[in-house]
Amino acid sequence: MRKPIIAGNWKMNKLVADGARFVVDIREKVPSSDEVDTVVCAPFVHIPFLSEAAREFHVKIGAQNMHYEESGAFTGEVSPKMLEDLLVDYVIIGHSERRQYFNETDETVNKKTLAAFENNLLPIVCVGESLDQRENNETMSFVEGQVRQALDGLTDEQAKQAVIAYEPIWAIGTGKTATSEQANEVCAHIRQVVQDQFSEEVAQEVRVQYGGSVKPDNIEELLSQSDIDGALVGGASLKEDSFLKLVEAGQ
Ligand code: G2H
Repeated sequence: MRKPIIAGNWKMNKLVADGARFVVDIREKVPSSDEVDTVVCAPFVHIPFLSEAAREFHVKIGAQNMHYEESGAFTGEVSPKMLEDLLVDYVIIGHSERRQYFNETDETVNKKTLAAFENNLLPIVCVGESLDQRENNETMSFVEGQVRQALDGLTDEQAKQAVIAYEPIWAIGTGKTATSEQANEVCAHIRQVVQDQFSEEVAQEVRVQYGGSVKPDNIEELLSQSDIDGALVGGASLKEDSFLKLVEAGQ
C-alpha cells in the first residue's frame, strides 16, 4: 500500500512573509504523515523560514530545483548539500518549465536525481509529453525514455523511494486536465517501466504522481485511479484552503 503524496509547487510565487504565514496557517491542519505526505515546494529564498515553521509538524519542505555538484564555481546555483543543511526533504527535478526555459536535459535530470539521494533528499522527477507528441502517439515511448534515463544508476532501495510526477505539458497551467483514465494509463506505464528497469518489488513501492491543473474538484477522481499515488500541484497549491482540500483528499 503506497502512501499518497500531495506536493504543492509554488513555482516563482509569493514573498517570504506570505510563504511563512502559509505554513503557519496550515501546519496544524494537515493530516498525519502516517496517512499522507504533505510537501510544500518553494523558491529557495523561502526555504530557511519554511523549514523553521514546519519543524515538528507534518509538513515537509521541498525545493524546485538544485545543482548536482555539492559546491564550487557555479554562480547563482544552489547545491544539494545546502538543501540538506536546511532540512529540506524533497526536491523537484526536471520540471517541464526547467526543461523548456533552462536547458534541463535527461542527462542533468539523472545527475540531479543521483545527487539528491547522495544528500538525503528525495527527488520528485518530472516527466511528460508535449501536445505534438501525444497527437503523434509518442507519449508512451517518450515518457519511457525520460524515466529510464532519470533513474539510471539508482539502487533498488533508492528507486523505491523516488517519486515520479507525470505532468503532460499540454495540461500544465492551461486548465486542461488529462482525464483520470489518460493520466492513469501513463502512470501505469511508468510503473511498468520501473518494473522492467528494476523489479516488481520496486515498481510496487515507487510513487507516481499526476500533475497538470489538479484542483480540489478533480483530485478525488485522479487519486481513485489504480496507479496515481498523489499529485504535484501548481496554481491550486497557492491558497491555504485549496491546498488543505487537496491534502485532505489524499487521506
Ligand atoms: C504542473 C503543475 C505543478 P499546475 O506544472 O507542477 O502546475 O497545477 O498549475 O498545472
